[in-house]
This record gives sequence, C-alpha cells and structure tokens, in this order.
Amino acid sequence: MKPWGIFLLLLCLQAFTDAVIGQSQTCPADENASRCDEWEGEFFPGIDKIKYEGPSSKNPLSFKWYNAEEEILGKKMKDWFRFSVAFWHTFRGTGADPFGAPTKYWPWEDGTNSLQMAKRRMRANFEFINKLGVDWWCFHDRDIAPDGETLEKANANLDEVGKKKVLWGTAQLFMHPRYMHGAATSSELGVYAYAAAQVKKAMEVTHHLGGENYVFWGGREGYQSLLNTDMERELNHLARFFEAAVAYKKKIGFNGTLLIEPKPQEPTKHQYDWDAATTANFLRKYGLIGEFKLNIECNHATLSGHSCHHELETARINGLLGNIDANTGDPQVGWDTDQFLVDIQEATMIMLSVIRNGGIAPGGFNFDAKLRRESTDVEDLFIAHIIGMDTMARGLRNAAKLIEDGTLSELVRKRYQSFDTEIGAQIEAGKADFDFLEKKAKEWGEPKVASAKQELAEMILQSVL
Ligand code: XUL
Ligand code: CO
Repeated sequence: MKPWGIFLLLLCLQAFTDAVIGQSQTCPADENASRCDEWEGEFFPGIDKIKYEGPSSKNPLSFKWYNAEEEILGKKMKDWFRFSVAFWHTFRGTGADPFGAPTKYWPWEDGTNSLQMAKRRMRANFEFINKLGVDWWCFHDRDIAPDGETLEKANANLDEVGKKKVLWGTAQLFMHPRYMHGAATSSELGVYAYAAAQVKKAMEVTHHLGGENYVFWGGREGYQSLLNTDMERELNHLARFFEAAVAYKKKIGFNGTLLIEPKPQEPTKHQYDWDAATTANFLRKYGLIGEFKLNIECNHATLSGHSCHHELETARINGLLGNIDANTGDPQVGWDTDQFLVDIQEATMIMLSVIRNGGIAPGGFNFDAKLRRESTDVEDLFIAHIIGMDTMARGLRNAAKLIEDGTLSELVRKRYQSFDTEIGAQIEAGKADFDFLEKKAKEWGEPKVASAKQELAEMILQSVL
C-alpha cells in the first residue's frame, strides 16, 4: 500500500473509533500540545461522578461511608470536612523516590513542563475534583506554574482555572538551591528578600483565586548543626518574616487565615516549627498568636513523637486549630510517607477533636497524601481519595456516636469530680495558696486515689468502631 493509502486507512479508522466510542478520550502522552489544549474530552473516561452507595457496596469507585449531604450532629458531612485535593501529590507526584525513577505516567502528561501542559493538568485537576465531589484544592506556587517561568507569567493560566475553591495556597520555599540554608531563616539576606517576594506573590495569587487560607510550611526553616547556626537570630528573622506577611495580608485585603504547619524534621535535622506546642510558644513569644492558626498534619505529628490526636488537641485548647493535612505515616517506617489515612480508630480520635472544636472552617481536610510508588493506574487516584474520605467519614460517624452516647465523657467527668467542689473551684479560680492547701492536706490526711479506667475507656471507644 502507498503511504497516502495508509494515511487514509488510519483516518477512516480514527473516524470509525470516534463514531463508535466517542471522541478520543485522553490526551496522549506524545500528543501535540496545542491540539491537546483545544481538546475537550474527558481526562478520566469511564469514571463517572463518585456516588454514595452505602457500606454494603462492593464498587471501588463509590463511597461507602461518606455521604456529602447527610447531616451528622446538625452539620452536613461535606461541611464537617471541606475535603481538598493536594495538587502537588495528585497531579505532580511521579512516584520517584531517592532510589528510583518515576513510575507514574499519567496519559495527559506530555513529558514537558510547558504552559500548555500546566493548563491541561489544571483541567485534569478540575475534572478529578468534580468527579470526586470535592469542592477545594490546595497548591504550591511552583507546582502550578511551569518551571523557569515567573508567577506573573503563570497568572493568566490561574485566571482561567479559578472555578473551584482554593482551600489554601502556599509558596514552595524548599526545592530551589537558593533555599538550602532556609528561606526566612537563611543566613543570606538576599534569600530572605527573595522568599519574601515569593510569598508576597503566592499570597496575591491565593487571594486572587478566592483562597480561604494561606499556609507556611517551613521546609528548610531549621538547622543541621548548632555549631554554625545562630538559632536566636534565625528565630527572630522568622518572626519578622511572619509579621511582614501579616501586614501584607492586611494591605491587600486578604481575609483568609494564615496557617503554620508544624513538622519536627525532614528535610532539616531540626525544624523550628517542631510541633503544635513549640509553634504556639513561638507565636506567643513574638506577639503573633492572634494572627495565625495551625495546619496539623498527622504524619508530622507522629514524626514529632506525638499522635495526631495529641497535636489536634494541643492546637484546639490553644484556640489554634485551623486545618488538617489528612495523611498518615507507616508505623514501621520513620519518615514522612504521606499515605492516605485508613485507620478508623485514628480517624475517630481526629473527629472527636474536630467536633469539640465545632468544625474547622474556614479550614478543611487537605489530602496531603500520595499514592504508593507501586500504584500506577489512573483509577488508583480515585480509589485512594475515596478510602481517605470514607475513613474520615467513618471517624465522624463513630465520634458522633461516642458523643451522643455520653459514656466516655461521663467517665472523664467522673475522673475529675473531686474538683467539682467548693475547694476545687477555688483552686481553678487561682484562689488557693500553698498555706491554705497545706492546711487542707493535713486536715484530710492521705487522699483516696481512684482508678483511671483506661481499659474501660478503650472498651467504650471500641464499641463504636
Ligand atoms: C511537607 C508538607 C508540605 C506542606 C505544604 O511535609 O506537608 O507539603 O503541606 O508545603
Ligand atoms: Co502538609
């Protein structure tokens, strides 16, 4: 057959497939970028909007526990969670690790980092979010703008894609070599200024997209060795940087919450925002406590030697619970594996804090979680988010049962009932000095100490799982 004959045959074949199965469905990896840009088909063909089908469903592409419109304790499930997709993991994650090359080749990627590719990827993001039934997404400036381009150049792209809500935006201040000593805590003044300019722009973009929060994760704000580090000076610089961010937020009329995301280490040996308590102390010391809240990430909590529940409660009782980066680590692996959280008991404890806090809006649950390197199908992106959402939904249902049942809170109330007395009230009001207490101790003799009932508490928790 002559070459044009082959060409005609191919054209006929294409027309035939288009007629039978509709438009060619994905944007192939080797596709010409401009044609892909015009293409309006689906990125996730064959995957419909994910529906709630109830716990007996065996359909992996359905919710078994998350029922967006269902009310739990007077609030719709979707409003308790305000679920968000992390653009960097879901659309920029490649599966590469320190030992191996990327494993994921999504069909819409063309192997370039062009502006067209950024736009196409963003369309994939919005189709994904729509089909998942999620309203929010989170981004790093450097993940949505092509490498080597300025944010200004990427803004036109952002203007086109502002249909879905941004839960939070952030500046990526850890990848580029200029940030090797930190950003706001760098020993180099020029780096401090560059980081300020980057945050300024990222905050503007977040504001422009209607973002409800802005996150500071101090990836390299810490140290490797105290021998060459002036820790006090670096912390002072960090505080000045945050003060300037607060001032700029007010200047541009951005009403979103500023959030700090604690993490103890990785990539630095010791990061300044070690955990919720350390960060709260920092904010208090520098008079910034009213200006910031915390974004608690569960995997960061376990890295700092705490449970996620501990970190949430620490944030909550300090009035600082702002957002949750919903993920988990692996109990046998000591680093930030950013896995989807699938532990129902942990989810129940998390939701106890969230309910006690009356919800976390304008924050939400951002899936700062990625597929395992070995999970390489497009549908795995959906399955991972579905199980993440279902786990949290089970947690909410269980926590609501615990609260409605009241047995656990009664156990806690009883544990402290000796303070529900006149003298207890005096102590709690700060009106019992040591002389008075010594008099009472002598009068009462050896105190009777009751059981803490931990196993009973665990039994009560298990009864709702
Ligand atoms: C890193 C981490 C970040 C922040 C945003 O451990 O959690 O992805 O959430 O920079
Ligand atoms: Co995070």
